[in-house]
Amino acid sequence: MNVIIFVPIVSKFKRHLITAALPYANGPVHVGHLAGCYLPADIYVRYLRSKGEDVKFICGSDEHGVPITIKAKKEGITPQQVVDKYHGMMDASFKEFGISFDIYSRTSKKIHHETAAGFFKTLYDKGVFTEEVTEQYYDEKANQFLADRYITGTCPKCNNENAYGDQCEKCGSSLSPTELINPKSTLSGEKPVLKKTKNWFLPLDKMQPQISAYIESHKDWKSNVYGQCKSWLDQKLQPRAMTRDLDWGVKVPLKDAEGKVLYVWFDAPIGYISATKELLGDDWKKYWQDKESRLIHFIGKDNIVFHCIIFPAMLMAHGEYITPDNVPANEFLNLEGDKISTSRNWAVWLHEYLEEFKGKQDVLRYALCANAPEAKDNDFTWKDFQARNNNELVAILGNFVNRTLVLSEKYYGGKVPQADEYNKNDLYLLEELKKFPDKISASLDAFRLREALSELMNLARAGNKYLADNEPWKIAASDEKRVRSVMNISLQVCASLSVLMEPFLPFSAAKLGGMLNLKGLRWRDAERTDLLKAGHQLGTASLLYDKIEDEVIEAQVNKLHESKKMNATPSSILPQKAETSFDDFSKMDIRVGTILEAERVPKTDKLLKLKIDTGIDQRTVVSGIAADYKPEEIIGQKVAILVNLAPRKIKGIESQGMILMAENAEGKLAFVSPTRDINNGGLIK
Ligand code: B3M
Ligand code: ZN
Repeated sequence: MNVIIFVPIVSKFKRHLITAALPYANGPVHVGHLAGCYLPADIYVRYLRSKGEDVKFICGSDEHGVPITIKAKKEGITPQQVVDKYHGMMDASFKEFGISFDIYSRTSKKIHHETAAGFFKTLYDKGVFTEEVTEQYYDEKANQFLADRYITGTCPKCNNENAYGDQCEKCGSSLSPTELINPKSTLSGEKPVLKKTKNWFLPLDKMQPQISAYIESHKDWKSNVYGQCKSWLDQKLQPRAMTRDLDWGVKVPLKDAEGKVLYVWFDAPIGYISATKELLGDDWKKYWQDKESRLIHFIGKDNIVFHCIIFPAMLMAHGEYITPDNVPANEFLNLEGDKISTSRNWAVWLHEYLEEFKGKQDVLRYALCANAPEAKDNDFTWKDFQARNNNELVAILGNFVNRTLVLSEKYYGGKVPQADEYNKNDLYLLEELKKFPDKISASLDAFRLREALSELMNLARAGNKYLADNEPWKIAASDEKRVRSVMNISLQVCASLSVLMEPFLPFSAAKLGGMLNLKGLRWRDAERTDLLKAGHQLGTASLLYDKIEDEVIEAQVNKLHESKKMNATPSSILPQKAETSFDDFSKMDIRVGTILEAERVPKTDKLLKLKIDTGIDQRTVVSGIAADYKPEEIIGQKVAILVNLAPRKIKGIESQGMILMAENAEGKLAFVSPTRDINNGGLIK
């Protein structure tokens, strides 16, 4: 006879190592990051902890790679300054949103450089790499090889014109620069040339059978993840260079590798290992090398190939490591119908959210989880955020908890009443209550976090309905026994909620725990119906959530659209003009002046006729600023004026000079004017 024993998936393992993708330290954290992997990972980790599992939660900043050096160039600072600036910001944002990493490290640390270089050396000594001299793209103007994001072009697979040298973010393909159609250097915009260089390749082609077998043993992975892996395998894996001709990164630990660093996608995942070492000392090995440990990577979909194929291949080639047991990757979160973009400033930044929605971290956590892009790309809208808060957190969960606690305070001075007899409805709710921990677990174990959250809300809904059906406030005087039962049961539901909501809404769970005067409960406790003993003294009731008004939401939507307007897209920044000499520049005589008079030039939209005091004289200038400035508002304005420009006739008026104006991407103009009091005629040089 076959006996089927039910073994919950997680208990096969002695311990869990959960990682969330190491974000590039090249910008602050936005809602897309949070929804993509940090929030889901945090929910999952908090759930495991609540179950009493042995779990470590690992993350840190990815401080290497071209995204960092490009940012440094853009901001005019060094790569080290870039990572120092953003690492701290990112760390703070994660903490403030309750992302409960056991460690948030960074890949610029010594321990990481040593670990990554050591890992490379092991593979090298084992003869894993092939050493190849290949032709790589080179920018002759910038004197530099063009790896990864230094080169863009058209993706050969999907025709996306903005594919990077190592990856197309549109179709997810991993690429090499030479596959790009119409390659272009992002440094100079020039077409690059090919130049020979030596690099070390991971022979993924030879490892295909092994990797295939690994992927095939994980048919349980989310279908978006498994599907992507299958399609790469079907296209046949290619050898991939694990080193780069760059000067920012982990130095290649070989003698003949001057000026070369490890490919950022070789070093970054090893960052998970270095951070574990930093956290645990010698104990790190248990989590990485013991078959009874379970490794799970939470990532966004653009990182799938690296975590499901390349990193496992590295781990297999090394030989001493376990491989990822699951890689629950999310799709992308869009914002108000448009792709989130740092450069276009189309994002909700966490540090800004916190300033404007003080103490409302859980509201964002809730809205993002309820709307998580688990199976397909999804959209964050401020309207939805408001509705989630007002119609769900406030109206259901908050309302139920608040009514229960306020009534308990009113009727019993905040002491848990003794229940009397249970009627059919009471017993039904209590039976239902017992099922919730397992129901929510089933969803969480399958990484269906939205479903888990909606189950949680079903418990709050059940409690809310129970109160509404039984209306204790109506029978408070007439049926005191019945009211005690109703209130006792409602309080037990609150207690279970405080446990089950913790992974999703940790701040409110702690607050509710305080109101109930309960501490230290575990997941399993939530199925009990006697968590609060009669006579137990409750804490003071306060609101868990409050309504968010329309004005607040409108202000956010406006802010988003405004900031997009203010920020030029990189493509609208004009390229630098051809070089000029100092002599040529010195020929321009630019002075500080003041506008004395201004009037519209008749029959034109754009032109104003100005009288300017240049310090040298008073003269007439015709200027195309009428769309941006009314004549009356600019009288007295200090300006910069090119005084030795040859006079020209505009609409019949002789213009004797030119006012300097700054222009943004939308063509809006602004005066360039001294920031201190400089007299008219003062030279601008
Ligand atoms: N930094 C890519 C990213 O931020 C990369 C993840 C590394 S995980 C080892 O999308
Ligand atoms: Zn593509």
